Amino acid sequence: MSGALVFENNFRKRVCAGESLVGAIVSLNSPQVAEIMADAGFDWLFVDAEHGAYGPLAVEALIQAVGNQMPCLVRIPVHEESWIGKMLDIGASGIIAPQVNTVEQAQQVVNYAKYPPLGERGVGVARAQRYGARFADYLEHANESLLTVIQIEHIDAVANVRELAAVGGVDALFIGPYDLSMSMGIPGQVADPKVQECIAEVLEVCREAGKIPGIFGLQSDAVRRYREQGFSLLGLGVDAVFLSSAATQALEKFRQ
Ligand code: 3PY
Ligand code: MG
Repeated sequence: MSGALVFENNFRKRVCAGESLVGAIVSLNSPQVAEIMADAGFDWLFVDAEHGAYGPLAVEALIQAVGNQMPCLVRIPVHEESWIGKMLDIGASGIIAPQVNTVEQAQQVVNYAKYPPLGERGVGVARAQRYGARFADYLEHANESLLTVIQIEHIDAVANVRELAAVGGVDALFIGPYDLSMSMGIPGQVADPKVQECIAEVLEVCREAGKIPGIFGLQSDAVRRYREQGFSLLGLGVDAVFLSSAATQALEKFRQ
């Protein structure tokens, strides 16, 4: 009897059906923190290998800790074959590619994330293939069962969003409002009407193109508004920020 394949939980089907699914970003190198997020009831985990100090083994430990409870999407630090293939091979439910601004970049990401004939993902035996025991099963279903998410988080990406949304193999366009605001010269001002206009435009393009719209927010009320607007793949909060704000508030209350 061998273990379950990562996509037997149908996460991609649920995402692509437009189900509202809320995940938290984890950036701390701690399977325990990932377990806390799973126990809190998040639907999925956004493992941030772009900003968090993770190597591949650390990401694997997180997925081993919580992957059976909640799907893990890994944000890769670079759009490279080695990162994309490795994250899928260790059992990610999909990848999130940051800062995708051009069609060529989006196509490259898809190319590395899909096995032939759809792409050029290399074939290996690792955790995702149950160390070889379910190799054929995994290969047969991986292309249609793993998520490929690109981030729209630069004003150049917004300018190209129609073309980006037309790239085959991309399942979801996930807005990074913070980087987007940076690229617009108004860092952190994600509620600014100019940023919100871009957000609404990306949502509209997703609707037209049949792509899943995703977005991140730091605060629950902001993310609730995004959900009401029509975003379904939602990111809420960051582990380090949850910890930092709870600790600061507790101490402030104590000292009052
Ligand atoms: C951003 O806001 O820039 C992000 O990448 C959040 O996911
Ligand atoms: Mg970002």
